[in-house]
Amino acid sequence: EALRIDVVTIFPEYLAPLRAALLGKAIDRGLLQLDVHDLRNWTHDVHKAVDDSPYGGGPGMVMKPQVWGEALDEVCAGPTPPRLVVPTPGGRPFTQEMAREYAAEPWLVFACGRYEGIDQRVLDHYASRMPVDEVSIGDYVLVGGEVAVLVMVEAVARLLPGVLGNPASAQEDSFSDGLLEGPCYTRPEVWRDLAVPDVLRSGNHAAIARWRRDRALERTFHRRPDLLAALPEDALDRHDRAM
Ligand code: 6GU
Repeated sequence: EALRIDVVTIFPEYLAPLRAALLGKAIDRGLLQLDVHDLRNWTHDVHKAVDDSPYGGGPGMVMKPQVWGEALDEVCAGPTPPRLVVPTPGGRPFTQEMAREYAAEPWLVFACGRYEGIDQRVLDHYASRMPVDEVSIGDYVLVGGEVAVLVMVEAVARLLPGVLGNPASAQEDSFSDGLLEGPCYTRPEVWRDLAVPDVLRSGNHAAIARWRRDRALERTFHRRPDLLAALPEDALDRHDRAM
């Protein structure tokens, strides 16, 4: 019933924020089951080594396959295997659509690499036993996968039934209609000489919806033309096109 998430990392303390605020509540309420594991628990040597130099030479270190193999054999054991998610800047881009797919799974295991990455044979091995996704959260490079896991788990957990107070919040997000959300306002009516747009105080719900749609189109055009270009043929009506 509840989504189960396991995270394997050499820095378990990095994942502490997952137990704070909204997600902490979701865990306390049993909507999400989270276990964070220290990869070094599966080392055998006194130095607890998890990395070694790369075959073929070059800078940096590669995470050793034996340690990951023992860790994932144990963490992924069960009657039906989990989906294994490996954060890496070389992965497929993480999207809201993937967040929705992950939220519909019963069990996710995140394997956090540090250094140059995990020996590729680990991913190849598990890919014949379970779905394995190498995923990136954007076109920039982080030190390790831990912060990417924070991002992905938060994006997934807020979609789980009961996590958000108002389920409409998840339905009206940026991206749910393929456009960015426009601006929003609250009291006071005037702040530092800046007034709230009149239409939002008009009580004319059709006019408000039209205004919001126009601001969303305008913002998407300026900031994310790639999203506009990707909309399906029938996504824009005659008024939208006149914008
Ligand atoms: Cl998922 N991991 C790392 N290390 N860097 C990244 C990333 C992931 N996504 C973007 N940059």
